[in-house]
Amino acid sequence: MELYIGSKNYSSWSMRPWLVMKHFDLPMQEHLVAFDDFSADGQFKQLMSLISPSGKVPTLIDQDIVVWDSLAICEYLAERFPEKHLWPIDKTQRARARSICAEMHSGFSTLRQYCGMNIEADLRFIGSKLWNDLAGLRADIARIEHIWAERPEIHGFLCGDFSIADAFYAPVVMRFVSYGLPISEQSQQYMQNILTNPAVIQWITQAQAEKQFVQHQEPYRQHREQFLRS
Ligand SMILES: N[C@@H](CCC(=O)N[C@@H](CS)C(=O)NCC(=O)O)C(=O)O
Repeated sequence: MELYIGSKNYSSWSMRPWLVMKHFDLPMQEHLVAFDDFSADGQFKQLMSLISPSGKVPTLIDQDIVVWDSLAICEYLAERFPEKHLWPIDKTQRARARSICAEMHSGFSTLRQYCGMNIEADLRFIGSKLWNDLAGLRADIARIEHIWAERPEIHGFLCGDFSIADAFYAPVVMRFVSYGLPISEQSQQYMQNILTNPAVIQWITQAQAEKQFVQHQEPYRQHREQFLRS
C-alpha cells in the first residue's frame, strides 16, 4: 500500500493515517510530497492531481483502489485489516472513537485556523496571546480536554488501547506543545502517552529534520519580534 503524505512538520491530516499504519505495523510505502505554495503549476499540485481526485494529501493507493481523506483511509484500513483492531474492540468505545474522530474531522475550526501544526517551531510567544484573545480557541481546547478526560484509564489512550482516535488527536498534542497552551495536568498525562509512542516519536524526529519552511504555513515565524512588542 502506498501512502502519499505532505511535509511532516505541517501536515496534520497526513500524520493521522501514517501513525495508524506505523503503530499497527501495516505494510506501507511512504511517498512524501513536500508542501509548496499549492499553486496549480507547482510540484505539489502537479503530482497530487495525478494521484488523487482531491489533489490533496493524504491519499492511499492499494493496487487499483484510491482512498483520499484521512478518515476514509483509516476506515478503509480498519476494514482491510480487521485482525489489527484499529478501532476499539468494545462496542461502546468503538462508537465513542468514531464520534470523536468525526468531531475532530469536521470541527475545532478556531484551533485549526490559528494554531496550524508546526512541530519544529517554538510558538509559545503567540500561543499565550491567542489564548487570551480568542474565546473560540479556549472553547475548542476546553472541548478537547473534556474528550481526553473521558478516557477509560488515566494512563491509557482515548478509548482503551491506542486506536484511530489517538492518531486523530495526536496532531492536537503537537499544537499544544508548539503553542505552549495552558493544559490541565490530567491532559498533560494524555499528552505524555502520545509523545512517548514510538510511531509519534518517529514522526516528530523526521518533522524536525525537514527544515523546509513554507511561507503560507508560517503566519508567526517571521513576525516574532512584532508579536512580542504588540
Ligand atoms: N479532509 C481532508 C483534508 C486534506 C487536506 O486539506 N490536506 C492538505 C494538507 S494537510 C492539502 O493537501 N492541501 C493542499 C491544498 O489545499 O491544495 C483529510 O482529512 O484528508
